[in-house]
Amino acid sequence: MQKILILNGPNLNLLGTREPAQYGHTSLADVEAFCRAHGERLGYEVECLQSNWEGALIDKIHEYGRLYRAGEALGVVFNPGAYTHTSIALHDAIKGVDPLPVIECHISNVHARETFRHHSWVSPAAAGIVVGFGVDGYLIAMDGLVRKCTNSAARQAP
Ligand code: CA2
Repeated sequence: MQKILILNGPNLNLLGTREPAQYGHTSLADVEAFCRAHGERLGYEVECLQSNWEGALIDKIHEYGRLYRAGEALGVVFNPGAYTHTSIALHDAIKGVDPLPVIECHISNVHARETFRHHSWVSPAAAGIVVGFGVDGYLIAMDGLVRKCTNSAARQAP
């Protein structure tokens, strides 16, 4: 069974504990559980990782680049947190494992927030972007990844 990685960056371990107006009440453990369940429905094994360390996120992207080349991974759903707006290293990591498909996902609509959140270093390297759907965005991103990257007969025509 191919794998999908749900990768979360800095501070997303705090989901559900603070700033509910921005990020909702759902915890990261709940997000990971419903992504795993959705992966099962779609026919994929879901692995989840959250890290506050840029290098750990880069190492995981490299690992999935290798799994993708071996045919063992479909791709990655990635919420890079605030590293979105600062990290050329994450941009280079994703470019460095091309063609591993990485869907960038943000819980909030970053374009309706402070101007420093409007720029993403990750977006030019991403296969797709989902913003502003709350934690449902992770599921929307998984669906988008599957639709983009498979010719599954099971999927519905638009
Ligand atoms: O909207 C998103 O998903 C963000 O990636 C979340 C990041 C933010 O820096 C990005 O601009 C947009 C922040 C994640 C921090 O999450 C928290 C959750 C609850 C309480 C405190 C922080």
